[in-house]
Amino acid sequence: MEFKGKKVLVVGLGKSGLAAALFLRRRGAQVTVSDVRSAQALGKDLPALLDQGIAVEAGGHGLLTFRRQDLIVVSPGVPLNTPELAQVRNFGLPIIGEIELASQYLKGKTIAITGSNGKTTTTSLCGEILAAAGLPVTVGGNIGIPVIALVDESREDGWSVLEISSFQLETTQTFRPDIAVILNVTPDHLDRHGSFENYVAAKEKIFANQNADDALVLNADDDVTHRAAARAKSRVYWFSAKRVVRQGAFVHEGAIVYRASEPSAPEFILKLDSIPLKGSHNVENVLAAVCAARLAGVEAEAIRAAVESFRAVEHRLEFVASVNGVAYYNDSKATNVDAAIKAIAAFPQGIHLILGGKDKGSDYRTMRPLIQERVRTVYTIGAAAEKITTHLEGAAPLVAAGTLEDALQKAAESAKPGDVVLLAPACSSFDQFENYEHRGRVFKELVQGIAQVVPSR
Ligand code: UMA
Repeated sequence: MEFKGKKVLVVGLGKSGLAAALFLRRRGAQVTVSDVRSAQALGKDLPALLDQGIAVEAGGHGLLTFRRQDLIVVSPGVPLNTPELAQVRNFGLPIIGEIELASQYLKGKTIAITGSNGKTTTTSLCGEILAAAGLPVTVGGNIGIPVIALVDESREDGWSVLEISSFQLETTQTFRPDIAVILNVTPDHLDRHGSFENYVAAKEKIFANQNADDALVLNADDDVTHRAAARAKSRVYWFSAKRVVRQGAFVHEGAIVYRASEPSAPEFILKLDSIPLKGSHNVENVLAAVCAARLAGVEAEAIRAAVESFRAVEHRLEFVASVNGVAYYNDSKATNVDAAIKAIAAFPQGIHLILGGKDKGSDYRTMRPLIQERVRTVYTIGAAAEKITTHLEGAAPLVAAGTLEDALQKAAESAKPGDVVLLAPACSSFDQFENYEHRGRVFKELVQGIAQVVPSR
């Protein structure tokens, strides 16, 4: 794509928008950035843009600004039904996302990982495995580093391991990863996508441009990904924690094994009990990473070494502290119901569960059986508290805490030695926090505060 002299609008000035605007400007485009936040709120990013000669529209999107462009690059958090975008699409103006833009410039090969849950853990594990094998590797995407910011360091002989969200996939057109992975698909972001079907369709765009030279790694134990195989033109590999698969990674006699293709014998990769991560969902994440890494040519030994030294990613079922025999876990990244279910399932019983935040059109009733079985008390916080209370009434004692601080205080007061206090909110954080990282950091600081004031029993 030639940008010299082209008028390009970047919509949204978060991490992706900032990186995309600077990238486009360096290639000679006349760049404007538009954001609903006020100039004051955008504060820290403005000088860098203005210095580069990038125009900024702050405090709202102007239809005229949108209409004057040759191309529009949308940030993942900006819904495509935003009125200005919907209007210019009708005029035939090209609209792409940052991933589409970046993928046209990214050098080397790509592993792209999507799914409702486990993306970040699988992406960082995959990155570490490739690095342990001595391959040049960069890691980015939804994990927090915009892919466009990886372009300059990407190498023809290297790999980019990318975490890709449904928001990012909505605006891809030619994106074609060499290895695509779909970990699982369970309801999430229904407020944005409108229906589960639309959400699944967005996820499946990860393999839409693949052909027989490419590989697609799918979860054999997930109904939605199972069905996706029928639409793939790429070579399908499976991973499963429950059954033997034709080609791919699976669990056999307490170990993870990999089979390149039937009828070859499965190859031993590593023992299940050497996985340092909690929860059966993490076995699935390791299986997916093993499969993708093996397809990238990494030998079993490097995979084993990287998995064994891997530690939980921050905010993913992260152990924070043990105070008077009560263990505190931060799973702030459990931003949907399925992720919260997986977090609860990682502990046998005695759980004090903090739930709530911004609702995404979720059905919390699916959590009832597990809550009934393992949770002592649920503490609700944030805007979704009332809906959660209605959905969970009778499944466990419910305490309306309102804030994270209050919830933690109450949980700490009633938890007994051997119990677990778990932040796995099943909601996004934006009603009370900047993002899930902020929520997780606040939780950890509060736990450290309790550790200091509570005298040892
Ligand atoms: N904005 C507008 N108009 C709108 C909506 C938003 O101008 O209609 C502006 C906001 O005021 C803000 C900016 O857009 O200034 C934010 O853009 P963004 O939401 O796309 O955020 P980025 O900072 O660019 O971060 C994005 C991803 N965010 C989302 O998808 C919501 C980050 O994923 C990702 O790490 C980053 O790009 C780098 O690739 C976060 C996320 O929450 C972690 N992802 C969701 C998830 O994991 O569930 C999908």
